[in-house]
Amino acid sequence: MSESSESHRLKPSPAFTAPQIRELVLARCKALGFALAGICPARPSDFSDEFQTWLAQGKHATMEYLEQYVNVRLDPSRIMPDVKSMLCVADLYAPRVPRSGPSTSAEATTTSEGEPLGLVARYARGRDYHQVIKRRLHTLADELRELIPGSDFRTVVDSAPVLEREHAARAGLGWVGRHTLLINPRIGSWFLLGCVLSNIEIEPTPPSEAISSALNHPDHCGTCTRCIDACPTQAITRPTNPDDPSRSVDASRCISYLTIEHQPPIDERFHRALGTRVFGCDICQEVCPHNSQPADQPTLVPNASYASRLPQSHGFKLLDMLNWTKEIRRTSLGPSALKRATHEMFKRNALLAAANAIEDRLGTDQARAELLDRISELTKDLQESEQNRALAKKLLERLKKAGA
Ligand code: B12
Ligand code: SF4
Ligand code: SF4
Repeated sequence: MSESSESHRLKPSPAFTAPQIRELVLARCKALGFALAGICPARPSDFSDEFQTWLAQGKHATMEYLEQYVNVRLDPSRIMPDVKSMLCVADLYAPRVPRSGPSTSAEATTTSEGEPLGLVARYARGRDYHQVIKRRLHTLADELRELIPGSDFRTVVDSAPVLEREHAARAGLGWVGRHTLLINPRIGSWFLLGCVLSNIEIEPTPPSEAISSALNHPDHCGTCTRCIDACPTQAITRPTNPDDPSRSVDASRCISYLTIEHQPPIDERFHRALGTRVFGCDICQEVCPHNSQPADQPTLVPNASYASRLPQSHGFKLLDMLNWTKEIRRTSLGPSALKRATHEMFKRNALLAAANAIEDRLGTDQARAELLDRISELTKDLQESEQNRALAKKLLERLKKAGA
């Protein structure tokens, strides 16, 4: 049924109580296709010291926007002075995969013909989540404004300084795992978040008496450290003891940051660790036991907007990427979150992935020989940035030394 379907619209009524509004909002979120929705009182962060320490340690790397508006990020009332409640929603973008034993749900690194692939993180393979989530939250906010006189709402999907995971945890959507992502015991962590700030009070979920503590969901990480052990760049902070509740990711080491946000050359110590990832990284979620599908539970279907629009379902052929012009890149990416990385960054990432594919002997001999030829051509291609020509030279030398 379509989102604007009349049968799903809220029916006007003279006055609503806070619990009634909650039921209406939750029903409407369900109808709009959100996998999870919850409400919590809007209040400042309980992790102000942790956040400021994270910044002081430079773990945000070049993401200067995180240094700005720190006080706003720590307190939603700086965005909306009369904010009372926060609605948090989650969109499922990938399914959990059945798994037995400790193996990961990692995906193939070549096509069936043996051509090495540049892997794209699952969240970025379909339509841009910012738009997919915001569009429906705007619909909901418009309906509520019409229904409740004096009400006002502000929708946020990474578009304002808001600590989305902390509010979502407080609203009962899940707990913050050691990899710092939110996990829900029923659906895992393959979901994206959005928030709505509301100037009217909406009854929290679950009932308010449970919300006296900082967070609203029990932590199910226990003694597990799989994500920390699997992270190829040691970006996730290891707890000092099994009871240590702190959570932190050093973005300056995280492949997601390095491939999507970091414009300067990538430090050589991370070149091999990138593997064949060209946009984002899913390793800490692939190994998480909460993302494996239990045999006795129904399989959840991700929102269709996130179905892959990529030519190879989970990535691009690396040889194609090495041949991209600015124009081809633009048309290959379409209306997706992939646009966040520039043409130069994609080329850089593809060069690193191609060198790793060659050294790791991925795919057929012929496919690897073609990649090697293309890297060699790129050393002298004046259409490419100086930075990428220099990188291609460095990688050729590395491959020669490795006898590849
Ligand atoms: C900046 C950013 C990044 C950076 C930094 C990541 C990070 N861990 O902070 C980079 C580029 C590395 C990144 C990567 C990814 N990101 Co990102 N990112 C963001 C963004 C825009 C801001 C996050 C932020 O403020 N970070 C700063 C740090 C310090 O904040 P924090 O970890 O929340 O800090 C709090 C806790 O650490 C807390 N704390 C300290 N100790 C303890 C102890 C406990 C018990 C608790 C609960 C909290 C706690 O203190 C801090 C203050 O609250 C959010 C959207 C948003 N506005 O929230 C998306 C967001 C977090 N990213 C998201 C996604 C999907 C990803 C990737 C999976 C994408 C990919 N596949 O490549 C990776 C995952 C990497 C990882 N393991 O974190 C989703 C996460 C959805 C989910 N299920 O949780 C978000 C919410 C975007 C969205 N709208 O859905 N991301
Ligand atoms: S996204 Fe990759 S690099 Fe970043 S913390 Fe997770 S496993 Fe490590
Ligand atoms: S892999 Fe283990 S430690 Fe990491 S988030 Fe999942 S349950 Fe928590």
